[in-house]
Amino acid sequence: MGSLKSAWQPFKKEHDDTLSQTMVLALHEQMKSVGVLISGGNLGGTVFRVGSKYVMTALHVINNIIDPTKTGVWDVTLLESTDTHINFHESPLTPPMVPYRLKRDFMYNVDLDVALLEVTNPSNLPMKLNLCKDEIGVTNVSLIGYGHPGQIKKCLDPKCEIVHPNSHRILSAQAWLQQNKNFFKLALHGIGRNPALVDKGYQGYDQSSKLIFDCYMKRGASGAPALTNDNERSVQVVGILTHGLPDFYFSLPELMKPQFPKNYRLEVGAKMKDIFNWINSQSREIAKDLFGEGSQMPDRNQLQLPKEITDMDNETVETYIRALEKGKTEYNNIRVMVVGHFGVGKTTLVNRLFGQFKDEETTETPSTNGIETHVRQCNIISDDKNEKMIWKQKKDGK
Ligand SMILES: Nc1nc2c(ncn2[C@@H]2O[C@H](COP(=O)(O)OP(=O)(O)OP(=O)(O)O)[C@@H](O)[C@H]2O)c(=O)[nH]1
Ligand SMILES: [Mg+2]
Repeated sequence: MGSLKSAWQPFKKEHDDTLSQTMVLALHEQMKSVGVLISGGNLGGTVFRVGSKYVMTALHVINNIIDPTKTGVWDVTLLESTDTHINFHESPLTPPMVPYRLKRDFMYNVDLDVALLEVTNPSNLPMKLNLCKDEIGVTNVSLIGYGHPGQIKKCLDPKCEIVHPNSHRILSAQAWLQQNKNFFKLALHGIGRNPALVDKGYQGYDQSSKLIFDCYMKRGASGAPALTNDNERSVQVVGILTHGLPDFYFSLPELMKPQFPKNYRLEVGAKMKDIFNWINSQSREIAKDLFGEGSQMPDRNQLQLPKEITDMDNETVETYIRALEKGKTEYNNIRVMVVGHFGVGKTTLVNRLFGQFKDEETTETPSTNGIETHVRQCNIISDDKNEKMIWKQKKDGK
């Protein structure tokens, strides 16, 4: 039996992957806003809902749809074809209740590898994600995407470590690749792929607009939102997963992939701060829609919403939260309905409750035509001991 003291010593797992209950609940909510883009029956990549009617993903995910044979010429009509839609279910095999469709015109940024697309039928989209337009220091992020290597399902990678561009890990990965460059070039050449891909290696990872992290998911996760998970602030998207590092790893022959040291493979994304700057330079209106003042949703876990509200769909919950910002008042009305057969005494009962007494022998109560409504104001007298509530009509109550 361990002593009380030993119970407080750390257990043996080296990394702290723990998440508090509040965090799990918040991430659970965010997961609903992450979907998969399907085109021609193929999984394109991960998308997430932003702003009033948009989804965000990696540009190359869209590129694969509109230029499937890599000719360099885009056929944007493929975006709005009935073959292309978004599914927010956990499994892309579950048919969507509403297949969300896309407009052919979209905004994109090649350097960031980010695309912003408008949904044609946005009503009842899941809740929009809270985007962070500031540079904030995070040591790890949570990723939500469809890139689990073992199953085609939306999953959460709760703690993905952020890797610094000057870290020993990256520097030794670069040195190792330099030594083995020719080996990989030959491998790509052998299967008819462009050996020059190897030269790109770890290029571009050190741009200030990039976030480098270590996640478990693979390619289908392109476009996955990277969310804060540190409990200090409400869950916010700080970046978007765009590609693997080095990217040529995915072009290697399957047999060769296991020979690439796992420690030297990383993932790169674009920072949301830089996405904001780009969108803001293109359209202030869209930037405001996505990031703008007041559009940052308060953390719903801290609002203690009534169950009647949280049981409703996301759109309604969002509307309720927005309405709360404008003010609130207590609503103490209750409705009581008196129903019964003809002539059983409903009107008499109601009159008596309101303190109107009359001689039933001599005064006749006319039969009620249809329904009668009465509005009365009452004082609540609560009897704490017996938990009884007494409703006493105000003297001037109407
Ligand atoms: N003896 C007796 N008569 C009652 C009582 N309550 C109501 N009545 C009489 O029953 C008759 C019908 O009462 P109402 O209060 O008008 O009944 P109601 O259910 O409102 O009737 P409708 O409006 O026609 O559906 C009246 O003549 C009342 O005086 C009761 O508790 N005892
Ligand atoms: Mg009546």
